[in-house]
Amino acid sequence: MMKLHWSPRSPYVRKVMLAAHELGLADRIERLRTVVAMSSANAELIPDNPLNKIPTLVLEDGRVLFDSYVILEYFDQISGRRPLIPADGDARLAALRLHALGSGFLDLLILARNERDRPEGQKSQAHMEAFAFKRAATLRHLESEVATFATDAIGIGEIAIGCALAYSDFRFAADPWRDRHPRLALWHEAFEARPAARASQFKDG
Ligand SMILES: N[C@@H](CCC(=O)N[C@@H](CS)C(=O)NCC(=O)O)C(=O)O
Repeated sequence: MMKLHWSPRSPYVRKVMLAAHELGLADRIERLRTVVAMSSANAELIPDNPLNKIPTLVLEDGRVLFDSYVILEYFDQISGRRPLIPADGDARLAALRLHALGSGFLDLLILARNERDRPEGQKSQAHMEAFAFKRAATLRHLESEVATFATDAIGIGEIAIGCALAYSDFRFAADPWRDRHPRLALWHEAFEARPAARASQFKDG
């Protein structure tokens, strides 16, 4: 079995688990509950990943893979199914670009949440306003592009974007983005209805 440093609250871990379910690999992964925070280091994780980040995947042969992008590349190598990352050409470029958008959106949400949850007096108003502006701009951009997103044969880009939207609901539940972006809302509803998405939902705890 592969071993995955895992948490039910991490959107990057969800990318990996959702991909594993899509590709029929989930049964080959043992999940190790690993608690991480930006403000501390987990002594059990550091030997596997000095960056202290999850997901981190330990293979049966002892190799250790991170980050979520590299783990999805590995899943494509071993799954024998339609790849989540096309091998070459314009299709690869388009998938990587979409992944950069989804993964960058996730990075932004994580930073915004960290800033918001700092103790009063330590929060930076300028950072919070800039994060909120960029978040709104990204949602508008996603709405403008959503007609090009796959609904059936999803790839790494759709997985990252779907997980980012779900994480936005998980940590910024009060934002009624669906009212402003109805086409994105419909696409995301279909994404979350996939068996792989249902099998990998966030849980607080
Ligand atoms: N680029 C990484 C990001 C992973 C990441 O930031 N994970 C967070 C949890 S959601 C983490 O491990 N944070 C702990 C830390 O920053 O020390 C990926 O795609 O896997």
